[in-house]
Amino acid sequence: MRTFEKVIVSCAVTGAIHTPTMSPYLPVTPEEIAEEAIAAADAGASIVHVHVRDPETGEPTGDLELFRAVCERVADACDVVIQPTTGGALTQSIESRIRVVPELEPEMASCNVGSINFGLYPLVERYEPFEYDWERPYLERTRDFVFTNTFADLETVLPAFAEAETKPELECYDVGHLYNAKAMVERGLLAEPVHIQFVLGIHGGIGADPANLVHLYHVAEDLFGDAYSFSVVGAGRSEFPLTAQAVAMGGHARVGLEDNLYLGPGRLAESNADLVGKLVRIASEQTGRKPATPAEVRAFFDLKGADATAI
Ligand code: KMH
Ligand code: ZN
Repeated sequence: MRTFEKVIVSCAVTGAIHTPTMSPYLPVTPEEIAEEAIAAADAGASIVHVHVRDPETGEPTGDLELFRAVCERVADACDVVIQPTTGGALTQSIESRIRVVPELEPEMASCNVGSINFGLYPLVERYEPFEYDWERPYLERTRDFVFTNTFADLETVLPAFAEAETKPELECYDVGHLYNAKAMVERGLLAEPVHIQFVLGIHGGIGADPANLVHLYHVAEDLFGDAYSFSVVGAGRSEFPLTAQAVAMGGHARVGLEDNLYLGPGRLAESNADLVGKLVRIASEQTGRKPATPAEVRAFFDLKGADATAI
């Protein structure tokens, strides 16, 4: 693993998993998403992971003008690394999801390297009745849904990242996805060192058990040696146990309302900055690790610089 004494804190501001009924604090409009990203950066995040939503209804969308509105507002306000999603909304095709890379040519973007069942349907009975008509079917359809990222998809997606000089953050939801990533390196479609996001706790992916994070780490060590770094996402209530473990392991961590709505048991997080602040405090108290700055992150990942994007 590539070591870095500071911790790279990412914030996933709104995502495409949670819906407006689940929290009044979920940012929806481009202005809300941008302001939340800026505040998260102020709280210590050096990467902001960006999804966009229909400003009227909060439904996840891949609308490029909304991405541009959010990214421009954030870029005008601070130097945080802006990382749009290519995971997109559950309703989007891979062709639609990837468009944000050639369009905005960001410094980083998420890059999903394997398929999984992506089950949000258990949230229906927990939150109904819903405020908007789209929410229930959006969640319910995941009972029979595969979040698809095939090898053919990767053969299209990875060259698009290379063309835009966008650093892919490899979202891995299970152990097999690590082998997919290695195969892409061996085929010359992906350059090392790679940056891997271990995503645990998605219903359909690897479970959020601490032992699974250790296993993912050992597999990554075997496959990539010193040519990788890792960050961790824990879905829902596993967010802080797993990100705390990641920090103690010398890795990096992502928090945010995309992944988790609660600051603690039964207590809704009132902002992404609240979640970032909690992680920064844990890292500082636990190991003394301080948040990396955006400049340090750019150097660590050899990013092309904010001025080299099309934002
Ligand atoms: N949209 C979710 C299905 C990403 O941002 O790259 C997965 C996701 C991954 O949000
Ligand atoms: Zn995402």
